[in-house]
Amino acid sequence: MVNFSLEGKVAFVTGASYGIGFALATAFAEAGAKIVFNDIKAELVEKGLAAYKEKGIDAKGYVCDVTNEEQVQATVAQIEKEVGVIDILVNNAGIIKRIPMHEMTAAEFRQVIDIDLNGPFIVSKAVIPSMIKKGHGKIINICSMMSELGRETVSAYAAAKGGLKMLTRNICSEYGEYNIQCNGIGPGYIATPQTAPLRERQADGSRHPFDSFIVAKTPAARWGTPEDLMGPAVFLASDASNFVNGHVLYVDGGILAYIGKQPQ
Ligand code: NAP
Ligand code: GCO
Repeated sequence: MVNFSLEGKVAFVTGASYGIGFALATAFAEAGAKIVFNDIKAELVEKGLAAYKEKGIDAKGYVCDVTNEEQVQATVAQIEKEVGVIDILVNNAGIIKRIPMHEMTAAEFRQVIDIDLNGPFIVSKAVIPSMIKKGHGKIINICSMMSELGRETVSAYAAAKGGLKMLTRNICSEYGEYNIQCNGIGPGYIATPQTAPLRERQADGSRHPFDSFIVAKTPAARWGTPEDLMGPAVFLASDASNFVNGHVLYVDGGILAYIGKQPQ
């Protein structure tokens, strides 16, 4: 029988106090995993713990900035001591800055690359040695439509997410022989705090132009929800995907396949 169970596994989801990370961690808990997450602010870790508790999930939260290698190494060591070796890592923590490239400062560009690309490198590097010792591991990198497509104002984010797609393939290439599978999930446009500015109602109560654009570009004719990502994430975290490696699974309602609906 195909094994989608995560019973007895330790899943570490970065930046999972809310949003997509919270949904993925919830799905993993429902499949039997022990949940560990981090955030950069103590108050958000507390908020996340309360939200998990409300769902009956006994998660453990740590204050840790994924760009700080010392903090990450110490947090992973603490997790291994307090919870157990990490079987599943989801590199979910990420930011976006929507600024025309010629107006973006180098510091702003670097900050996005640091969190969205260097962060996944730092956290993956911290968990791989124990995965090798244990003889298995799952690393899931949260990529994006911008791993494949560009758009105005998101140069740093697209560069980071394009790099994250190739980091995914490289971890697959370098660690596949240790029974470590590294895959990506490429969410389409998902309704979370990160995309809230793109869905804000206009002063006259009409939909944001970008909101209407995305609905017209998506065959499913709707924004995705974090819940749409839960099943694909459990699949990639489970033994059911042990021969799937270096792949980015786009969960986008069909955007990447579709030229878009003709404007009426
Ligand atoms: P979100 O609502 O903005 O949540 C991002 C999470 O990452 C927050 O908990 C945030 O904590 C945390 N974080 C940010 N910087 C961090 C750092 N240095 N160390 C640790 N945690 C950090 O975003 P989301 O929409 O859930 O997106 C989650 C992931 O999916 C991101 O990688 C994003 O790029 C990707 N994604 C999103 C969409 C979408 O349409 N929403 C689509 C494709 C891909 P703070 O609140 O403290 O900053
Ligand atoms: C944007 C959006 C997108 C989504 C996502 C799409 O400004 O274009 O924020 O980048 O976050 O990455 O997959």
